[in-house]
Amino acid sequence: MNVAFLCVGGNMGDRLANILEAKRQLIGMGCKMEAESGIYQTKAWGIEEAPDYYNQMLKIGTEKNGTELMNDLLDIEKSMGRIRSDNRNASRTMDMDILFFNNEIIKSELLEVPHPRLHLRRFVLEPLNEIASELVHPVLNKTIHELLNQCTDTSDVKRL
Ligand code: PH2
Ligand code: MG
Ligand code: MG
Repeated sequence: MNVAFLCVGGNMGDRLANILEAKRQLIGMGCKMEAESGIYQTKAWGIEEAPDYYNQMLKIGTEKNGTELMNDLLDIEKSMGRIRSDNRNASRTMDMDILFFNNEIIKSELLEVPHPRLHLRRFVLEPLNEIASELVHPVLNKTIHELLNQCTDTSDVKRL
């Protein structure tokens, strides 16, 4: 069984219902839910004047590889009305990112793991620290706890 950490959430529509629906679909696709952080209300990162996000961190078990999992996540996003634009920080109903996949380092057109910006984002590190503070980032060689302590992002992140 592979282990993946997913950051899920969005800032359009019914943000709480959308997270619940995304998890329902993940389980329907055979993923095993191993741990969940609380749900956080977070200031939109990388864009001015956008609604706050709801974000949650999930630890899942899956028999799929990274590419297969990513394709499933994109299908779930699409089923929830996600419209892709050229702006990578544009508002959306649902975004499901793979932060870590086992200890693997993956770089393909579809997928980059560990997620290249995770250490810059308090909305990722706070919920991740809640469920995996001792996890070591396989490229930066620091624990999540250390990355959180060093993170200079001061944007608002509050656990609901
Ligand atoms: N996702 C983004 C851009 N900005 N901000 C917050 N608070 N939460 C997100 O999930 C998020 C973001 C691009 O994927
Ligand atoms: Mg994202
Ligand atoms: Mg994404």
